[in-house]
Amino acid sequence: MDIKIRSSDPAVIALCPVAEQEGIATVFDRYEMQQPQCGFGTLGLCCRICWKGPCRVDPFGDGPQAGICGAGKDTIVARNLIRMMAAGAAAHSEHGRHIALAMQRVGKGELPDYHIRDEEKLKSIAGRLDIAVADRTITDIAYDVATKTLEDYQNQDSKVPCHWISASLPAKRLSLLGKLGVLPHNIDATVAQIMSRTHIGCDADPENLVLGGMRGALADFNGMALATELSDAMFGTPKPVVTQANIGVIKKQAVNIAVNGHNPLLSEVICDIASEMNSIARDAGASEGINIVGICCTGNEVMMRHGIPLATNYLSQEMAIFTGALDAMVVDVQCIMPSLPQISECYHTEFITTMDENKMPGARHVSFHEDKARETARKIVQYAIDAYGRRDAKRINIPDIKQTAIVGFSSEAVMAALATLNAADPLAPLVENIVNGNILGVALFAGCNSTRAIQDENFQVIAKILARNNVLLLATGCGAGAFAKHGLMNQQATEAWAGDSLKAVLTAIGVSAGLEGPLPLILHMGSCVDNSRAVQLATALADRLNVDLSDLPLVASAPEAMSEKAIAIASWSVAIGLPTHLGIVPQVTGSAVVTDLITEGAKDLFGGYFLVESDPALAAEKLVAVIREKRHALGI
Ligand code: NFS
Ligand code: SF4
Repeated sequence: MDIKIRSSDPAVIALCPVAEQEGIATVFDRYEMQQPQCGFGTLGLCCRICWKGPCRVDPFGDGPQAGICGAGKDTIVARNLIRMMAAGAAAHSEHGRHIALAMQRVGKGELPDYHIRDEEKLKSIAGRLDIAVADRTITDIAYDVATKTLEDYQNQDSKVPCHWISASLPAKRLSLLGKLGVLPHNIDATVAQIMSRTHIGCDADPENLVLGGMRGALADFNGMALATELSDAMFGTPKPVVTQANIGVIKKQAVNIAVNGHNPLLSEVICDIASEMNSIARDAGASEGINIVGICCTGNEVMMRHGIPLATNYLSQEMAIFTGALDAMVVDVQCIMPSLPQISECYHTEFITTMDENKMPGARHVSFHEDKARETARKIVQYAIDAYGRRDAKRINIPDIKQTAIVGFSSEAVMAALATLNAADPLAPLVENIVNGNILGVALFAGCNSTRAIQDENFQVIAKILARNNVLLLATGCGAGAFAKHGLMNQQATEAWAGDSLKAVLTAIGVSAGLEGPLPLILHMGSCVDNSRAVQLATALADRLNVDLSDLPLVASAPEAMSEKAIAIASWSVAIGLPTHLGIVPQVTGSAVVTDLITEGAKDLFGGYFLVESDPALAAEKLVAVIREKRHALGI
């Protein structure tokens, strides 16, 4: 197998042969086994919405042009697409609900294992939600913030939009979205409505369906914005921290525990307990104690708040086990490959699921509930320490591959860094440098890895070209993981790749913020739910310039998008007005009507649109051209 064509990550290239030698299939092997993938599915033309089906529409016009019920290609493609948006919205919003419910119980004094670690952040959130803070206890404020947040899952008055989206976007954008009828009033109701209108025999109008989907995507934004903000209040708002990324962060002499998944309610407690149980690990023979490493978005969460090193991102999560030195992998929800427990069984690794609604065959399940969080975390860490004793020294193979990364650029952290240049008006240096062209524009990289691309490659190629063109780069999720692993989130990368004027700006800010050098080439804004941080910054910029988000020289890119969550994110990115690049051809091209709607049609409605380009160098050129167009329209 030519592994190089599947991943650009040197750690993956080093470990795939180990898997092959062991006779264990990886995601890359399974990708091969799936070739050729179904053409109808690829085009979005397969419908399985009822049991008269599956039905498929012939893309060349020779065979059937409608399913048994009469649904044509446009209806089928649109229904399939918006059901994916609904699933993405449900996933992010469940995560958000989980945190809001936990915060509400903290407010009631029911969860002694959790606290409000960032009281200032809680108060600022309360201000945004019109909740009084004067002369009130922190727990009372937390209770009210959580309760008001949960109204976004309960409100039945469709004329009153969700609180969080109302508190997060510029007034101009909110008014446009309101006129288009796509402002969600209730996350759950919006998701349920998409499921209902796509049932057999309901909405068949592709434009109406796509607009309904956009409302679902904006519900996704609402869910992730509240998840991010409440997590910051409970666990701390990220500040820049220096750490390392890639598989070499696994240590031979330590009990290695990977936290994988998404929700900080689990990973935060594991981190706390691990630091308390170091001596037990040392007594078991691990001279370096316990080493927590992160994978996927949980990896981003603990990396930006605690400087916990990142082992890897989505597509290479299996590789951590092939090091033979991973003693446990602890997972909660989302983006966790079901292959992991099977691979763990071939090693000494304990694979532990923790959420009752997310179990996996072959895993040990330790049911995690917030009211017994520390006790449960202790049990989990002990399983890892016990597994350490069962390691097979002959099978340990940790490639010494890792890169330094400076992470943790929340919008608050960015503003704080800017304030060192201008305390009275922190946005001024950013605005000035955008207006004078030192910063050509801003690009946000988000989303997954996919086997449809070479892992991490699109991210790197596009980012380097944009950086050369003086575009300020932000990243979240597995995109951020890719950049951290490949050494693009450090100061050396700024020296190596930034265009001259961008380098000068990053250096001025970095030096004045006390980093003794430039800011990293790409600012790590966090996990996937933290895409809302970039929107917060963009909203501040738009308000400051008195324009809408669609007027800013701001683009988004999901060059390796794969999950339903990524589809939801990319769709709200379009809905809030951003030109949004996809490096993977979406499963909609079976319908010219839907394809036109989300590209050209969306431009007229939202200002934002999908820009599909799977060649990364070409994509970068197109993004630079879009940024120049936006500047031109602004007269700068
Ligand atoms: Ni987001 Fe994709 Fe998953 Fe995180 Fe990674 S795959 S959509 S980046 S871990 S959620
Ligand atoms: Fe076929 Fe219509 Fe049923 Fe879809 S909903 S499977 S197109 S009959």
